[in-house]
Amino acid sequence: MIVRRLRDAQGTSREVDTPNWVSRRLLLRDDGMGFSLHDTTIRAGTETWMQYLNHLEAVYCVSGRGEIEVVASGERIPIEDGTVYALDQHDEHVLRAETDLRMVCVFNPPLVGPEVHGEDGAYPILEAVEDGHA
Ligand code: 9YT
Repeated sequence: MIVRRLRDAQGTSREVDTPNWVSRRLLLRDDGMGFSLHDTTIRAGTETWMQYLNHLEAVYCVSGRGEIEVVASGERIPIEDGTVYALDQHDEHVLRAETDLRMVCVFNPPLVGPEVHGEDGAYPILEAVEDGHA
């Protein structure tokens, strides 16, 4: 059994901090679960364009307020505590945070660790972790 706490990830390579979001990647590929699990805060006032061409992702909002725009249709869906969205079509989307949005995210295949968005809005498929996770 794996037991890990948010504080164990903070300040380590499991914490990825970008201008729009900070993510604590609690479970990664090396943990062998077949998915990765992240505690992500999307910063208030930000707008992030994404398209996970190489992954499926489910996102469960546990606090905050914002919206997701589905680029293909222009539909804008409000997000609040208790909302889950699953990007089952590799959907191109824009996430807007009105307040800080705290999200629990699951990726399949699992992230390896250091991924950040490429110019295509996706995370690459990485083969190996170059630095260990403290
Ligand atoms: C909602 C969202 O941005 N999900 C992506 C996960 C997070 N940014 C991460 O850990 O990369």
